[in-house]
Parts: sequence; C-alpha cells; structure tokens
Amino acid sequence: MKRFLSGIQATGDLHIGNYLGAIKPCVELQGEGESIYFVPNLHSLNTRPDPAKLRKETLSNIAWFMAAGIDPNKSILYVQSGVSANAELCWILNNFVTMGELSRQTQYKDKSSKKGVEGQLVGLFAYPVLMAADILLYSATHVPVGEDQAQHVELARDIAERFNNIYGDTFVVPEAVVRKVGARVMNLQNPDKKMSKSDEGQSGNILLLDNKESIQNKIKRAVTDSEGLVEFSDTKPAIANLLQIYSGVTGDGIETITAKYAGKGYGELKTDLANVVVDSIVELQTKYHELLKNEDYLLEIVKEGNRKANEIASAKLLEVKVKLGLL
Ligand code: AQP
Repeated sequence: MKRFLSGIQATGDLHIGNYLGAIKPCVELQGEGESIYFVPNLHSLNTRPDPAKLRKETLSNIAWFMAAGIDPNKSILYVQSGVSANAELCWILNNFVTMGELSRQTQYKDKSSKKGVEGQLVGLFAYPVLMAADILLYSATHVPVGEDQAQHVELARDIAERFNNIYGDTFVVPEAVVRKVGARVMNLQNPDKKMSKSDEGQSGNILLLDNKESIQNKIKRAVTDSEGLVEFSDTKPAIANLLQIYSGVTGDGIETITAKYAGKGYGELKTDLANVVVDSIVELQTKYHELLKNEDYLLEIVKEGNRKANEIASAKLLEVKVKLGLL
C-alpha cells in the first residue's frame, strides 16, 4: 500500500509554486493510497516567527490544503507540534547523520549564505533531520515535493537505510515524487531564482491570496526576452517559466501550449496565462475564505488529524526505542 506524506511550512503567504509543486500533486495523489498531509510548524521556528502570525499561518495552510481538495475524511491532516514523537525521533536521528551531510544541503547553503554560518540557528541546520523524522515516523512510501526539497528526501532515504542496516528493518525507505511540470516555479522578475515565501518583495511571486488585478499586473510585468518566440528551452528561462505555470494550472502539455502560441507574441501568452491563473486561484480563494470563517471547525479537523497521526507515530517511535535500548 502506498502512503503519501507532505507538508507546507507556515512561513508566510503561499505562492503558486507551493500550489503547483506540492499542494496540487498531494490532491491528485489522494485516493491512490493512504495520505498524510501536515503543517510543519516546528520547522517554522527557525525564522523566530511572531506567535500570533505562526498560529494564523498554520491554520491558513490547513485551509489551503482543504480548499485545494484535501478531504480530512480521506487523508490525515495534522499539525506537526501536535505530535511530540516527531521531535523525539528527530533527536534520535541526529545521531545517524553528520554535520558534513547537513552542511551540504543546498537549502541550508542558500539560506545561511545570507547571514553567514556563525549567526545560523541549529534549527535551520537540523531542518532536514526533522524532515526525515516527519517522513520515517509515518512509514511514508512517497513524498510529493517541489524540486528544492528532493535533496532532503534523499537524505531521509540515507538515514533510513543507515538505521535499518544497523538495527534491522525499521523504516520504509521513501521516494520523492517530483512532478515534471511545476516542480520549480521561478520568480517572475528573476527566472534564475525559485519563487519563495521568504522572498523580500513579492512582485515576482504570484501569491494564492493575490487579487485579480495583482495577478494580471505581475504576469504582465514578468520579465521575458527580446526574441519574441514562445518556445520551451533552457536558454529561455523566463518563457519556460510562464509555460510551465500555464501547463501546471491547465493540465495542458507544454507542446500543446507552444503550438497554440507559435507565431504569436509574448503579450497574448501573458494575457491568456493571467486569465487561467486568475480563474483557478479565484476558485481556490473562495473555498479558502469560506473555511477560514469557521476557525472552530478547522481546529476540530486538526485535533482529529493529530489524534490519528499520534497513533501511527507513537507505535513507530516505540519500535525504534526498543531497538535502541531506550527504556
Ligand atoms: N518555487 C517553487 N516551485 C515549486 N515548488 C515549490 N515549493 C516551494 N517553492 C516552490 C514546494 O512547496 C512545498 C512547501 O515548501 P515549504 O513551505 O515546506 O518550504 P520551502 O520549500 O522552503 O518553500 P518556500 O516557498 O521557498 O518557503 P520559504 O521561503 O519559507 O523557505 C515543498 O514541497 C516545496 O518543494
């Protein structure tokens, strides 16, 4: 039986990259096996968030999952801090990974390059270990993620194999599920850089909360190139990015889209792209706002999700502790 697991951090407003790279694949996989989706709010602590903001964004991500189609009757939807076994297993797994491995993680290198290693919190450095615990504790077979997180899943595989080799079969070795389209949505103003919640200034990010005018303006102002040819190519990253967003939102293949715009300029592509993005985001927003009106209902969903997650996690943690001789 396949078991899918994925999470979206509460670290700011979600963008279309989070949606196409992670949330949409999670929804599509729901029903193809068991699924567990969660908000990794313990991970968010490495940005020292304002408590009220963290609480709000945690519930907001639960609402986005549900607005996109995650059904709490079909999937477990939970919040990381509601299952203390995640943090406990993380501590154990810290002893199955080296500082060298963690310092080679691209996301750590990117994020720490801004402040230098000296000023970095251990929480950021150890982020991939907590992520490994999140995955291994639930025996996930498949982890739908954007491209930026694939390296962390790879490390979780290494940690699982290392543990299994010493203590016998304990953890399922997980596989990352990275979609061909939408796995790395780039910033509209800088197509060499991926869209990120933590970007300073959001003019290059299409946020799931953006209104129609804002989406239209951002796409209209997206950088292009001087060739005027709608082609999907590594040498045309800005156009390739617009095409992958188009494809991710509509489900149309890249070739179908390039054929449609052959001989047409970027203006027409951008206008149509803005329309399809607006249509899909507005539909999501309507459901999202409806869900947010009833916080008690969302809290009930989380409570029940945490209960189910705890059941799975505590059984696996006990197995690990027995193997390690922990009383
Ligand atoms: N630009 C992106 N394109 C496609 N997928 C993306 N993801 C993130 N950015 C893109 C995927 O979204 C999921 C949730 O990510 P996360 O919140 O756990 O952390 P992240 O990968 O660090 O995402 P951000 O948006 O860049 O957030 P910040 O700025 O807070 O670090 C993951 O599956 C991720 O791959």
